[in-house]
Amino acid sequence: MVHCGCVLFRKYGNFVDNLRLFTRGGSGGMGYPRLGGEGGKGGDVWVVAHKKMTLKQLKDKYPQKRFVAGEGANSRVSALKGSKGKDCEIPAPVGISVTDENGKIIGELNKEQDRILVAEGGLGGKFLTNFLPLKGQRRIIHLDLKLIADVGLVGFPNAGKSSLLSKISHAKPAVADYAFTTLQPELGKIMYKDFKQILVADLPGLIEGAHVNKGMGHKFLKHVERTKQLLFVVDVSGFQLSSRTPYRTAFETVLLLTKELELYDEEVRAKPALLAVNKMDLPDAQNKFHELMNQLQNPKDFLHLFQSKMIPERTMEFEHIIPISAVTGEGIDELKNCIRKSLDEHADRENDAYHKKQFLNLQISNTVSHSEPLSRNAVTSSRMD
Ligand SMILES: Nc1nc2c(ncn2[C@@H]2O[C@H](COP(=O)(O)OP(=O)(O)OP(=O)(O)O)[C@@H](O)[C@H]2O)c(=O)[nH]1
Ligand SMILES: [Mg+2]
Repeated sequence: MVHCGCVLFRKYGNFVDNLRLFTRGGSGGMGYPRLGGEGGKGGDVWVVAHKKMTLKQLKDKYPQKRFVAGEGANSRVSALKGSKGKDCEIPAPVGISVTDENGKIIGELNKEQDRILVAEGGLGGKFLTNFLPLKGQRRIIHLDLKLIADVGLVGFPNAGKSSLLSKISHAKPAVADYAFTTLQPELGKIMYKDFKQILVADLPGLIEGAHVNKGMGHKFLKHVERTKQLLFVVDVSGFQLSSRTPYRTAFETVLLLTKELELYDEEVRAKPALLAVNKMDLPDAQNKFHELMNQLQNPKDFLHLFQSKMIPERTMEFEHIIPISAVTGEGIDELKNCIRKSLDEHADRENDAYHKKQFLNLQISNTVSHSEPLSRNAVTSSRMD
């Protein structure tokens, strides 16, 4: 049992996606009234991005989560202008947004060595302050991880998301035949032969009503927000949470998952998505798969059969639908290829869009600079009138 607890702790304790920290700039140094000396300014607190850092490491290294910069030096006869207090740097991972206590964004760390000033040191004592120093700024800040993976696994509990992650990567997530085995995202890397790597996040299962926070829905859906693309994983035989909840076919699970995402955030629903239909090794899986494909291809023929609250405004358009078995390995290679293809295509599209935008900006700035002398003329002539 003890051993089991340990494993659980390791499995679920190793992912931190947000941290709340106390920060305070250093106080200024005392001024020197008799000689008009000025105390040094207190040090500032910065959050600085480091590629190798994780929020978990930050939390372990500074369990008290307090960051206070150094005080400014007092003004002395030998150094009338006191020196500045030592700055304090909080090492944080890349891909973080920093917000204050009220949720207002202070800034974002998007690349190595990006830095954000979070708490400024107090001014040193000087004539204006009666030579008394000011205290540093105090601020509670939140660090939130923006993107955790390229691909996030989305599905009802027990669909086989963790089994799939262990099949496509070296990650060893817990797998069990009960709902909510996974409670925290677990990351795994798919390694391709040409050394390309794609990061996949195994996410906790969603249930009906997740968007109104059923089954910790909000917390779980927030993880979905932090992935570029979605990989829906459904059990070809459908799903039933308990004997008190209705049985849902594979098609219904797709509809319900889409609906949950849509009600949570339309932007999440609109992410590029793939569908893995799992447990194809089970009896009668082929027939059920064909039935599902038929329903997915002609949703309008079937939607009237369901309660309207189950039907999303827009049905999901999957870029690829792949039948797989996370147990036997059937379809896994094809799935890996499809994941890569889809990510590459979207990266290309984003690149194109970026270049088009740059080109457009260039054209606009050219037009503006050509038109500038004209407008000046126009002003001059109107003045002359
Ligand atoms: N027959 C069969 N069983 C599978 C397959 N994939 C997963 N399972 C079983 O389904 C059960 C649930 O698998 P998990 O991988 O834990 O499912 P999950 O989606 O991660 O579940 P949660 O973490 O609860 O959301 C386990 O008993 C697995 O052994 C499959 O391809 N075929
Ligand atoms: Mg799981």
